[in-house]
Amino acid sequence: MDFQLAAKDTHSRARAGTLTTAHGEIQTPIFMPVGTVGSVKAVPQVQIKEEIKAQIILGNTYHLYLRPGTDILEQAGGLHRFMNWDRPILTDSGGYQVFSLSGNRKLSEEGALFQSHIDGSRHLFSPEKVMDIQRKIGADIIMAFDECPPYPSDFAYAKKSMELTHRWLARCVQHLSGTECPYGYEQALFPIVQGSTYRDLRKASSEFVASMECDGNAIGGLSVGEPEETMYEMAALCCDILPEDKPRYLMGVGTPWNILENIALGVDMFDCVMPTRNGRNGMLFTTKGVINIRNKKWENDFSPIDEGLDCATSNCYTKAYLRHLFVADELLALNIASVQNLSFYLHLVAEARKHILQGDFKSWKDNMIPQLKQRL
Ligand code: PRF
Repeated sequence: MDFQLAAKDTHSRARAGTLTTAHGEIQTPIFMPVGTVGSVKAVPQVQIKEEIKAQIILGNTYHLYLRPGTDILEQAGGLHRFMNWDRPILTDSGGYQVFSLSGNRKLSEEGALFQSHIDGSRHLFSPEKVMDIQRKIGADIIMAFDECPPYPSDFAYAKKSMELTHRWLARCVQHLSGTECPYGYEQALFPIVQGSTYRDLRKASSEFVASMECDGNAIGGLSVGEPEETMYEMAALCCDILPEDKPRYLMGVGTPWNILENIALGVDMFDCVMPTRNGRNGMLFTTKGVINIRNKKWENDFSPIDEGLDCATSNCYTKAYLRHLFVADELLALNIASVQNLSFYLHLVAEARKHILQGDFKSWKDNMIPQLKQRL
């Protein structure tokens, strides 16, 4: 996998780059829509490509392993073919989901024993097993198996957890070196920095992760309930240590303003369920600010949902119509709101990239943040 920096901002740590994967190029900074089970909820692949203009989407090892399972994915020739998506895919390792979704989990040196949230069946995820599963899913970028400690965690727990994540990382790297993707292309492994909200731990974890010399690096364990300022402080510290010439991925972040602030700190890649999940609840992110489309004030507003986006769905339906669909519990509402929010997120990172290349990112960002927080 190749990563080339095209520009660096002079007034912040923001960068613009191009990441080349087995399924094509990604212009960074980028936002990656979440498609946990091989589907971006309520949005068909043709809209992800042509309206949202996503360059890469996410899948999840935990969910795909439980359903449909690796046998079916292998028979299909991998997740790209199974879901008819020919652009890059990144899979999260499932460590995070084992802890947030499954019942009765038990952690050991070997890995995580857990019970499926679907049928209660018992499974063991070890670093080796998770690498094997991700080989069979066939994503272009695969994530190391980690533990994301809850917030807050005391120092002793956070340290033990981080050290376990490091030993698991070494096992992931070791195991991958002896295996290949069954579909004949390269997969890049991204290790994950942990260390909770402790500066010393974040520093040690960033140094350990950097020493693995992988094609890209991730920052985990943030946006789990800590104050925003703490998230920025930790992200800045990690970016300072993680290599300049490799992409940096901040996992599960966040709001539009979180994304711009972290781009300013040197993060290149983001994912979050917020645009799709909040969209399905009627919360819209638009170029004018945040809207609760269920609010009566939109009842007779026949203006387009968002004229500021180059997206057919955002331009052709009115706010009054979308409000009606939500009030009437129509399924189409979920599609329109998800497409609007994802188009907005992709537009936001494309604008960020444009301003980094233009050399005025910092002032643009500082001017954008209050607008993004505006409630209409
Ligand atoms: N680890 C993994 N996936 C994640 C996280 C993590 O720490 C987070 C934390 N925000 C989101 N997704 N593997």
